[in-house]
Amino acid sequence: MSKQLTELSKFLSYILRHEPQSIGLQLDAEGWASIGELISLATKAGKQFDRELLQRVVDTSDKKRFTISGDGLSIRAAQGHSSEQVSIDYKAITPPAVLYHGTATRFVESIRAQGLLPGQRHYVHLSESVETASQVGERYGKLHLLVVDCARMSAAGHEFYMADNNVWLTKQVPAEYISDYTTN
Ligand code: HQG
Repeated sequence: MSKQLTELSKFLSYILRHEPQSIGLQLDAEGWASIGELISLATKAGKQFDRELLQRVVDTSDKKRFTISGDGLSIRAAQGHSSEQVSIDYKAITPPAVLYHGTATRFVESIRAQGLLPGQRHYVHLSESVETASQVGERYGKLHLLVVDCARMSAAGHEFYMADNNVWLTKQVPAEYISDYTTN
C-alpha cells in the first residue's frame, strides 16, 4: 500500500472507529457514515481526498478494515470501535472450538489475573488463525499467543460475533478460558 493510501487508511480508522466528532461527523448506531458527508467534513478539516481514493483504500486494505454499504453511499469500520456513537447490533453466532489472541509478553501477567478486557474498544478481538493473531500481538512488543476455549465459553453462555471482515468479537474473556499456545 502506498504512503498516501496508508495515511488515508489511518485517518479513516481514527474517524470511523474513535473520533468522528473531531471533524463534526455523526455515525449512526451501526457505525455508518455518509461518504459524501465524510469527504466534505474531512476536506473542511484539512484532509482532502475523493471517492476514488477512498475506494482504493477500501479495496486494498489488508484486513478489510472498511465496509461500503450495498447502495454505495455509506462507509463504516468493520470493527475496532471505541466511539460512543456506535453500538453495532451484531448477531451472536457459534464460534469455532478455539480462537487465538496475540498479545505482548508484558500484558500476560495482567491478562492471567483479569482475563482479556476490551480496553478502550467495545470488544475483545480474536482470530481464527495463529498467523493473524501473531501479527496483532507483534504490534505491541514481544509476541505471546493465547488460546481461548470458545466451546466452553459458549456453553457457559458467552456470546461471540463476527465483524464484516471476519474478525471475531466477544465482550471479554474470563481468565479460566485462556491458555498459552503451544505447538505440541
Ligand atoms: C491487551 C487491529 C492487560 C490485549 C488488530 C492487547 C485487531 C490486556 C491490548 C484490532 C488485558 C489492547 C484489535 C488485560 C487485553 N491486561 N492487557 N486484562 N486484556 N489486553 O489494540 O486485540 O490494524 O485494543 O492483549 O488487527 O491488539 O487497527 O486490541 O494487546 O483486530 O485495523 O490490551 O486492532 O486492527 O489492544 O487489536 P487493542 P488488539 P487494525
